[in-house]
Amino acid sequence: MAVATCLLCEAACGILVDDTTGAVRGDPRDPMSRGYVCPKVVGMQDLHDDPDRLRTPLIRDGNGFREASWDEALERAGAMLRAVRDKHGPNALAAYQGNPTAHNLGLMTIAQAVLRTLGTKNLYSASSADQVPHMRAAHEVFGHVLFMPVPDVDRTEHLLILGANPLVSNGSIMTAPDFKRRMSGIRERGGRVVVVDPRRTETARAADQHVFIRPGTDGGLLLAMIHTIFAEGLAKKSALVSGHDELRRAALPFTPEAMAAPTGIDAGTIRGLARDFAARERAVAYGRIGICHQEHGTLAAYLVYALNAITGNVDRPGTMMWSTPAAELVWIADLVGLSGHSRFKSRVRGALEVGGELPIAVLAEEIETAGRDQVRGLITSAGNPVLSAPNGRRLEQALPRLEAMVSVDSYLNETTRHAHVILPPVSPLQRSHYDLALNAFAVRNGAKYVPPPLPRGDSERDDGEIFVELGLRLRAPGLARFAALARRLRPEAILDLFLRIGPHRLSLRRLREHPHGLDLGPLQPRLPKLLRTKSKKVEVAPPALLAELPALSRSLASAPDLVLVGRRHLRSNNSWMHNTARLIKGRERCTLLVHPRDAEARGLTEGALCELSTARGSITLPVEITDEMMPGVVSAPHGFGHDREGTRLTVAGAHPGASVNDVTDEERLDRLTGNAAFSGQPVTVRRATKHDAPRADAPAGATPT
Ligand SMILES: Nc1nc2c(c(=O)[nH]1)N[C@H]1C(S)=C(S)[C@@H](COP(=O)(O)OP(=O)(O)OC[C@H]3O[C@@H](n4cnc5c(=O)[nH]c(N)nc54)[C@H](O)[C@@H]3O)O[C@H]1N2
Ligand SMILES: Nc1nc2c(c(=O)[nH]1)N[C@H]1C(S)=C(S)[C@@H](COP(=O)(O)OP(=O)(O)OC[C@H]3O[C@@H](n4cnc5c(=O)[nH]c(N)nc54)[C@H](O)[C@@H]3O)O[C@H]1N2
Ligand code: SF4
Ligand SMILES: [Mo]
Repeated sequence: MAVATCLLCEAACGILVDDTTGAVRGDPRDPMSRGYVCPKVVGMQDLHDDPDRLRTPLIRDGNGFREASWDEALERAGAMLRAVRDKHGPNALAAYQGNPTAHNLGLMTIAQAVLRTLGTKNLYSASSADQVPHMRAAHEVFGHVLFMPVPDVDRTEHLLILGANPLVSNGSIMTAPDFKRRMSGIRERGGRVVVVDPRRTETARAADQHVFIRPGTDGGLLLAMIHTIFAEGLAKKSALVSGHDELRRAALPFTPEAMAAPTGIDAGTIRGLARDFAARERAVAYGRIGICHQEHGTLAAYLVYALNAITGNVDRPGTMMWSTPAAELVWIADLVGLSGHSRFKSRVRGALEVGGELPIAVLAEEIETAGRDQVRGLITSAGNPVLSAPNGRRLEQALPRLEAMVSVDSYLNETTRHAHVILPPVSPLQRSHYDLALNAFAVRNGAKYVPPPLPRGDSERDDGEIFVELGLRLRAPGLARFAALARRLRPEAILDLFLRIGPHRLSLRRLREHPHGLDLGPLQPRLPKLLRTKSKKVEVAPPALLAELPALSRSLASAPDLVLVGRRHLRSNNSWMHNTARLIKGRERCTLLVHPRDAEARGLTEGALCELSTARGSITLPVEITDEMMPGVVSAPHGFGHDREGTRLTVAGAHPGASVNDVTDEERLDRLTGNAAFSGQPVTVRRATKHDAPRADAPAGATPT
């Protein structure tokens, strides 16, 4: 048995891997997860064993791909990317890093270092389809994009969840293995869990109270709660917090009565939510992807922090706190330039940067639009933006125009099929692991280093090694003399340094002495030392955010007839867990959830196909009628659409579904960060006619040439 960590979601559960069969199970000695694993864990073994997983680099050859040696593939990749840069300058090269980057030591260290020294402003990642609103809000309120707080769920008496479904997602920006047990713990202590969500989710059903909300209106609800807290004298001043009066004044027009119609929550319920929250000694509000995927996502994220701060629920046990990771993520971020926002803009649309990256929503137009600094080369790693980006179909049609595209990924999928060279890393069970990112957002402090659980062949490489080689080939020739040194550079060396200078003064050696992981105890107060705002206080009234309130009011006034939200499934993970037979089996999952009233009005019947349309186009998917939806809201998952030609996804191809991002709008963004506003998008739904067979038509321009 080898000790390992499950890398499939942010819970980072400890697992044991049978070194002969590769079977995985929970590790009871892991101090964080204590033996817990969710049903998705079998994906770790299935990915490793998957015959479709690439073991050898591929080079595009005519209409297909051929296998190539690492030397040939790396040389080709390097030469193509260099040619683009030499001819068109550094900004002509773009890079996109996907979600699994956060679970990969090599991608977090070496790839970051390589990509962020390319000298291009065209860096993109899944963050701009995910958490950049939290990052911008954390910068305004606490002084750094990475000071995103975590709810101290193990000690709180009141947890208010907005736009998250941790019983399914297993928690996000909240590393909390076995969230269900932790949630039960709150209730066993006599506490309450309240969920605000346009769907009565798995988490909502297990909570004490669930409140439906009109998508995209959380800012209005939070302001009305803040209004109530000030109006009823429930606010608690703290020497740590600055801006109470400005926030109180700003919230004055947002009375519960005024916010009832836009949010769909009656004034009495809003007051009740505020009073219950303020009444507890230890309460914490936590918002996640549902509040980020909005046109006012940054405002909503900020107002969650502000609600905590003005009720005294900050930096104390059971409230909004910060992890103390053994290797400080923030220091690494500062080194690679991840700190800050709005320092530069995208070329075509003028979208603002956050953390040194531009919004993924603008990548397609940067490829399409001629002119100086047009993107002509792209490196993708651990990402599938054709299925994950807003209007991924437009991006899919732009990719074939690239002069060079290199993908570091284990699959020939909807995105990588457009690459000229695919460089496949080892499986997650064949590389070492330390959670640089997730430990920084854990609900309990801990540290664990895992050597590669399973062996690998001589010809296999991990992501760090691939990026060292790619980096060397992208460097100016003069630097080649450091090649020998660079080739010996291991992520472990960087990690060891950061552990030694980190707050717990650990080292790689110490971690190796505790193979199942080290428990570093419950969260500790970190303020005011952590803060980097000018005032050295928690800023609950940042002018740049309060300036957005008139725009929020305007958008609260519009109420589309029918809007779309997303959802996740326990046995899935974005786009890339659909190729494991054990996980995809069972009922069709790529369905549209529709409230009975909305179904009836449109003549939709259970199981029949419907056409979901936006200004961007239409997709066809089966209807599931359920009163777990709020009337006027429909829900579809993302990450499907595996019917594209030229991929190598045998199992997923048999359960293709439709990609909701074929129709999401790349112009509909969070105003302050450019994050994709997937949620609350106006849609129309009608019965599909006979001609609307589920899509099998890859758009014309999108087949690899
Ligand atoms: N099993 C599984 N786990 C996952 C993933 C997966 O695909 N599958 N993906 C991982 C990733 S990449 C992430 S980022 C995390 C995300 O983790 P979570 O944030 O917990 O994600 P979701 O489960 O999508 O929950 C979002 C909820 O927001 C609700 N919502 C939508 N719009 C609004 C709104 O306007 N207001 C409010 N209040 N709620 C709204 C949705 O109905 C949904 O229930 O999950 C991670 N974990
Ligand atoms: N409509 C809608 N769209 C969404 C969302 C939504 O809720 N609704 N959620 C958004 C969110 S939160 C996210 S995070 C994004 C995710 O967007 P992406 O990160 O672009 O997509 P994933 O589906 O996570 O694709 C991960 C890819 O990484 C590869 N991979 C896995 N592990 C490794 C590894 O260790 N190394 C390398 N090199 N490759 C690896 C997989 O094979 C797969 O191709 O999607 C976003 N898109
Ligand atoms: S919750 Fe499931 S998928 Fe997430 S780390 Fe744990 S076992 Fe893996
Ligand atoms: Mo995500």
